Order: sequence, then C-alpha cells, then structure tokens
Amino acid sequence: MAQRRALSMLAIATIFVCVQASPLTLPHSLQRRSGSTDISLSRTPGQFHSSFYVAEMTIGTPAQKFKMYLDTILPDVWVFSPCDVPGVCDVTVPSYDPTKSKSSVNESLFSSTSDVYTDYNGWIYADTVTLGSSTVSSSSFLNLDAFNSFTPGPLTASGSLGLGFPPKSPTTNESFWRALLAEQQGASPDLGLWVSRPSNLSDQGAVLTLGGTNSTFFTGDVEFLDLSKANSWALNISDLSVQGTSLKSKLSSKLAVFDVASSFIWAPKADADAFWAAVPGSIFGQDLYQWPCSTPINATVSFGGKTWTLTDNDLNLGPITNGSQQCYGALTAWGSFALSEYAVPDADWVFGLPFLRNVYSVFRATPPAMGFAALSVAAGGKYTVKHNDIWLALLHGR
Ligand SMILES: *[C@@H]1O[C@H](CO)[C@@H](O)[C@H](O)[C@H]1NC(C)=O
Ligand SMILES: *[C@@H]1O[C@H](CO)[C@@H](O)[C@H](O)[C@H]1NC(C)=O
Ligand SMILES: *[C@@H]1O[C@H](CO)[C@@H](O)[C@H](O)[C@H]1NC(C)=O
Ligand SMILES: *[C@@H]1O[C@H](CO)[C@@H](O)[C@H](O)[C@H]1NC(C)=O
Ligand SMILES: *[C@@H]1O[C@H](CO)[C@@H](O)[C@H](O)[C@H]1NC(C)=O
Ligand SMILES: *[C@@H]1O[C@H](CO)[C@@H](O)[C@H](O)[C@H]1NC(C)=O
Ligand SMILES: CC(=O)N[C@H]1CO[C@H](CO)[C@@H](O)[C@@H]1O
Repeated sequence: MAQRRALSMLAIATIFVCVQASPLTLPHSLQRRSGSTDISLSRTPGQFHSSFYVAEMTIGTPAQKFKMYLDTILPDVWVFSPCDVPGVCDVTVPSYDPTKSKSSVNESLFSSTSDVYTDYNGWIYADTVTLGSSTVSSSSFLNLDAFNSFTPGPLTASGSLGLGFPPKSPTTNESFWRALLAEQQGASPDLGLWVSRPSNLSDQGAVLTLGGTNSTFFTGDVEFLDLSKANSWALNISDLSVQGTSLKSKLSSKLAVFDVASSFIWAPKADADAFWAAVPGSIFGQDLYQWPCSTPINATVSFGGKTWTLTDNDLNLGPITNGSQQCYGALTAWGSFALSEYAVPDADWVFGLPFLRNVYSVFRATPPAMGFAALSVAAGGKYTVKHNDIWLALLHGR
C-alpha cells in the first residue's frame, strides 16, 4: 500500500527537472579501488512541497533509460510496463519494454497479493540493471501494469529505486541494492545519503554513495544504531524536544522509520498534538497544523545519544494562503491529511525530508543498522570552527 502513496504522490508532482549527469569521471579500475561510487540525484518538486529524488538507471540490452525515484520504504526496483490500452493508460514517462531487450527473462506474473503492493499487477522480470557505473546482470524487478496503476496527471519518474528490505518484496531474488553492494568489491556494506535543501538559487538534489560514505558531506563520527524493527529502516526515538521541553515521557510511541520519499514527519495524533501544543499560537486546521510563521521552532530529536536539530525552515510548508502570517507545519498526524501517503504505516512515526535534510544518513546492510552524522558546512550544516569545514566551504565557493 506504500506503493499507492508513491504513485499518487508522483502523479501530483507537476514540475519536471532533468537528471544531472553523474559527475563521476574516474575510470572503472579507480572506482573499484576507492570502493565507493557517488550517484547524483536531481529533485523533482511537486505540489504540497513534495519532492522526489530521481536517479537515472538503465534496464535491458540495449539499455532502456529511466528516471527512477529513490524510496527507502519499498524494497524493489519497479518500472511501468508499456500501455496496452492507448488513450486510457498512457503514461507520460518512458516504460520498460521487455520485447526490446535481448537479456530480459519473464520470471512470473505478478498480482497484488503482497501487502505492500495492493491493487497493482504486472510481471516480474530479470534483466541487466545499471545505476551509475554499477551493473547487476540478472536482477529481478517489478514491471507494473500502467493500466492498473494509472492515476491521472503528469508523472515525473518511470518507477522507483527501492532501498527497503527484501522480505516485503514479491520478487524472489535478492533486491537490487543488496546485489549492488555485493558487487562493489572492497566496499563497505553502507549506503550514504545527503539530501540538500531545495532553494530556488541552487537546488543540489541529493548524493547517494554506494558502498560507503562521502566525508565531504558530514563532520564528526557517524552514530550507528541497531535497527529497532526487523526489515525496516527503523529506530526508536530516544528523545524529542520542542521549545526546550522534552516530550520523551509523553510520546505514545517511539518507533520511527525514515522515508526519503515523504515530505512530512508523520506522528500518532496524540504525539503530534503534544508537539504543536508546545509551539505558541499553533492550531490544528484544514488538515494540517499551523502556527504563526514568525515564531521560531526549536525542535531536536535523538535516536541514540546524539541530538539532531529539526531546522524550523524544514518544518515550514509555507503560508496557508498567499501573504498569510500563519504557516503550515510539516510535522503532522496520521489520518488528518486527506492526501495521506500511507494506507498502512510501517511504524508509528515516519521521518521524511524535514528530518533527513538535517543530517547525513547511512543505511548499513550487514549487520543491519542506521547511522546519522552532522552535516558539514559545505553540505548545509551549521557553522563550526573545524578547520577542514572552513576549507571545504571555501573549496566549494560558499
Ligand atoms: C510471463 O510469463 C507468464 C507465465 O509465467 C505468462 O502468463 C505471461 O503472459 C508472460 N508475460 C508476458 C508479457 O509474456
Ligand atoms: C526565490 O524565492 C524567494 C521566496 O520564495 C523570492 O522572493 C525570490 O524572488 C526568488 N528568487 C529567484 C531568483 O527566483
Ligand atoms: C565526494 O563528493 C564530492 C562532492 O560531490 C566529490 O567531489 C568527491 O569526489 C566525492 N568523493 C568520493 C570519494 O567519491
Ligand atoms: C533549544 O532546545 C535545546 C534542547 O531542548 C536547548 O538546549 C536550547 O537552549 C534551545 N535553544 C533555544 C535558542 O531556545
Ligand atoms: C522501541 O519502541 C517500541 C514501541 O514504542 C517498543 O515496543 C520497543 O520495545 C522499543 N525497542 C527498543 C529496542 O527499545
Ligand atoms: C498565490 O501566488 C501564486 C504566485 O505568486 C499564484 O500562482 C497563486 O494563484 C496564488 N494563490 C492564491 C490562492 O491567490
Ligand atoms: C541469486 C538468485 O537467487 N538468483 C535467482 C533469481 O531468480 C531466478 C529465477 O527465479 C533463479 O533462477 C536465480 O537462481
């Protein structure tokens, strides 16, 4: 059902931005030696402040090219199949055509028995799948029927690069991202992720590091924590504070997952109420919480011992109407918002982009763990007196 959210949110994303070519120019042998590879993703902004981070991938022989959005909840690579009822299921993005690939293998029909993909049908194929300079030669993925999954409106991606866990997956083979990590010889079992803050002057998208981290984007150590729930990028909140008051003892649930395809922080209603009750002048209205735009929000969260700031700008979805002094908050409650992204939540809390833009994130395959580190100045972190931060900022002309 997370699938349904992904498609409907894609359909309302209205602005199309081309994928930047990967800046990586090292020859193959050097990439292998360094052990990790950076993939640049561009942002496709949409309504309601939705943002998707899109990577270019190819499938098949010869290669068919797709823009695929990054998802840390769904486990699979999925891509639309060609429309078989023109005028009814036309999609505005390229679709995967197995008949045009010499290396495609039809593995099975796929029908929506899985609780993750309810309402969607299609096929499971295995084919050559490439991301950046890394290739998995026989990777299973979902080829979803555009007729069944069609939602009106322009789409901004052909499918998704899922970084979730295989047990939720209807494909039988090991998921693409795990196979990819296995192929990165000499690399660590980590995926590093930096998600920039969008700004109309310099939208830098995101950088996914396969097989390690990129120290350009963070400073200090990565705090790794064992996952709090099997087969989910889930951690327990150890503290959450707003305006200097800890909500730790008041939280109805502490289990949180991290979703790079969500523009919100979702919380149980009682916990969202407790959060906003601490912000002077806030009210709940028109599906979301709102508060006086000029009131600063000082919120912090921790999952282990380190404390991360939720920058109030990231929590601000903008004025409720043009020119209003009231702003919508990006921390909201399950069921309160008509365009709820999840039919069945994977955890009680979901930390989307309003949190992920404040940290450098590391997803570790084995043993499964998640880590966060403080952003470097160059990556949008706060000013610190560390010398190499200043050096990096100068290096990047900022
Ligand atoms: C793929 O194989 C299944 C049987 O496993 C078959 O029913 C289906 O029609 C095939 N799909 C295509 C597109 O040929
Ligand atoms: C950037 O956005 C701000 C606020 O939305 C606006 O005032 C400004 O004119 C924009 N600048 C450019 C160059 O578009
Ligand atoms: C880390 O990212 C920076 C900025 O994108 C890039 O210049 C550098 O080559 C990357 N480092 C590695 C080891 O990939
Ligand atoms: C913000 O909250 C933190 C933790 O609750 C507190 O230590 C800090 O002093 C507060 N900062 C401001 C500017 O209120
Ligand atoms: C995490 O939180 C959940 C739900 O609040 C709780 O059931 C579980 O025991 C916690 N796990 C750990 C490792 O603290
Ligand atoms: C708000 O302003 C934008 C552009 O400045 C405009 O496109 C939009 O229609 C306005 N909305 C309302 C409700 O006036
Ligand atoms: C690694 C792995 O499990 N590969 C399997 C992928 O799926 C095909 C078809 O079901 C199998 O033949 C492979 O062994």
